[in-house]
Amino acid sequence: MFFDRKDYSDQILLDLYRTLLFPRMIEEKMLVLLRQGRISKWFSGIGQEAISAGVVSALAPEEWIMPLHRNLGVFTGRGMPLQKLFLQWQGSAEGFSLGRERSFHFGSRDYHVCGMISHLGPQLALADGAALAYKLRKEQKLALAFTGEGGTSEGDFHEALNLAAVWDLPVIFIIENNGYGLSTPIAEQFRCKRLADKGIGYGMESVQIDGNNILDVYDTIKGVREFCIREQKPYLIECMTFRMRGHEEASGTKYIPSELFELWGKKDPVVCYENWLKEEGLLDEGRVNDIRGKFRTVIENAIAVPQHPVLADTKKETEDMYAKAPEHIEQVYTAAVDTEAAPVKRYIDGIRDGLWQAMEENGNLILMGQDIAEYGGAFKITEGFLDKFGHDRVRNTPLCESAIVGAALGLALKGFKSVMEMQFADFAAVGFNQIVNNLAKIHYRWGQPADLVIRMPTGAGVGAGPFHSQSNEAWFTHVPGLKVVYPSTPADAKGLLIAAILDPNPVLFFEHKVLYRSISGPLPEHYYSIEIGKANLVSEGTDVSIITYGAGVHWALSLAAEKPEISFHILDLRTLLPLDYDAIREAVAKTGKVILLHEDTLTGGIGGEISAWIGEHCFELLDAPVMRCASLDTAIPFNIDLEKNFLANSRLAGTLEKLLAY
Ligand SMILES: Cc1ncc(C[n+]2csc(CCOP(=O)(O)OP(=O)(O)O)c2C)c(N)n1
Repeated sequence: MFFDRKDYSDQILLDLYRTLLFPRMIEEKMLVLLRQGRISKWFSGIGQEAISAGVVSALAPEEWIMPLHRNLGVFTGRGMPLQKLFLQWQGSAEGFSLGRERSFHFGSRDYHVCGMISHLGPQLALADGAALAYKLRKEQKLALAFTGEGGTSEGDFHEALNLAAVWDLPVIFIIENNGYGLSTPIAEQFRCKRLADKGIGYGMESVQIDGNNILDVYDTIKGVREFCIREQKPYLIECMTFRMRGHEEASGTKYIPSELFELWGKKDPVVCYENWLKEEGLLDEGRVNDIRGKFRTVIENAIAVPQHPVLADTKKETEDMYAKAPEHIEQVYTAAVDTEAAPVKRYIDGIRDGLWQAMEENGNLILMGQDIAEYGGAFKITEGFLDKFGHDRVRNTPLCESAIVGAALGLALKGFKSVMEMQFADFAAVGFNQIVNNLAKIHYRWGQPADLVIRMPTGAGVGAGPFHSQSNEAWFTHVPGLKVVYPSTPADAKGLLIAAILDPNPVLFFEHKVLYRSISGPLPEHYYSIEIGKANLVSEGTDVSIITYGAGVHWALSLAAEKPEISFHILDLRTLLPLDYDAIREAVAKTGKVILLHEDTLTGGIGGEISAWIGEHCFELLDAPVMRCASLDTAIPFNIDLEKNFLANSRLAGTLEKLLAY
């Protein structure tokens, strides 16, 4: 292996050696601990250490890195205390994730490391978001994300690289091409000659380098880093290497021809570099033994730290799913809102006003979405925003829902807030993984808030067919860590949107498309918020309670207008996660007869959950079975008559009759 020291000082060359050797020695110890049953699973990076060590040495310490499961050297290279790392790997309460996560699935703001989720791919877009934050703040920094060569087959790889190219983001994408993705050889993973060539397709500079040569890695990353920051561009680097052990320790290596181990064994990054340093006269056996001895002591001491059992505390576990809002935000939440004297405006105006004022009040708020800038968005909600707030803050995106959700999370790592507009709620399906696995779980996993809002134009009633009309809120109400908000009036739309933006947690904000321009009501002009998680009593009554939200509120009001002889108690939930159980109990107590009404389809809809809760907690308050009135368990038909039949509203009067006749 040829090492070109260029102008690097002896000190740098020796520091690189230490950064390279330390993870190797830790891993050798880990394999022993694994055999002793002290850790349960280990993904080895033996043979690949030069990449992590080179990367971490070339970057500035406060530049965000998104590592994967074989990048121990990033964690140690950033100076994370080894004993805390050991405790992490053992699932201890004193680890970085309080025993809630395994091995490298954690991050740390202190060390600017955002560890992976199991799903391969999402980490790449987070680097885009962090890089965008640097760019917006004009910081001379970049972000860097790793992927394996297997991970390049994921759609997230494409989205993240394309986004970085289109937005001119200072970010480095590293492919560690180690020959196999679990048992799948590269020939079954891709057909291009070199993965680095994929850069051409994105209009991005790229290079393939020897990932086992620490000096090549270090020197390349240093140069590329300067280029990315100077030119404000991304870069793709393919590091050729080899996985010297099984995918994880239990899975073996039988499927790999033994010649490959022989070939790559000769290119061992630690041995080759050590030998070269000896040839250069920078190391000798004595110094090597000295360095190794010191590392051995550090490792043994770190392992010796006793591990305390994790004591389960249900309250803490459930509370930690969510980040707490700072106190001054709590105050905005709870300030009273007087709608009496407010001018009457449409539902869409409520959303627009809320978004506009939130942009004025929060200089760190970024809007992202398809066609939201010049075009003003599919529903024209952001019309005029570009002129007022500029391109940096009102960002058109390519078609890449997953990458935008990921980038929003990356922005949150750097203290930005963002609102992403899904063009239609239906398209959240292609950002689903980022939402339910990354946004929802990150605070619980390592205390990082996902401070962002996803606006979800939703609902049927305009003949838009199965892919532009879905009520998909229940996809998300099942996911702890998310908040799901769904206003039905202009004033609520504004106040709840502002609350969602102020809330440090990921909020899915459902806006009914039919309500946009069909519903009007008083809309206060000042900047206010309405507390998330609080239902609204729309009308007080004594005969029957309708618990509903969104368009359902207006269906219930129409029914009540048609039947003045019946006294309706109508509760607008406004938030579906968390639910306002006090208000639900009160609605049950008021009439003893309950209809749960929603536009969403019946099976698995939130109505089933609320019904179960009422059965469990309010059984003695009921005079009749809880009845659900929901849309048909079918896809949403395009034909208007079929759609009318599909929608819950067509069965509401019948449900009422049945309930009252019980
Ligand atoms: C989306 C997704 N699909 C499948 C897996 C299961 N899995 C975990 S690692 C792995 C192989 C990854 O190969 P590569 O990206 O080349 O990285 P390497 O493990 O070789 O470092 C697979 C299939 C996963 N974690 N995520």
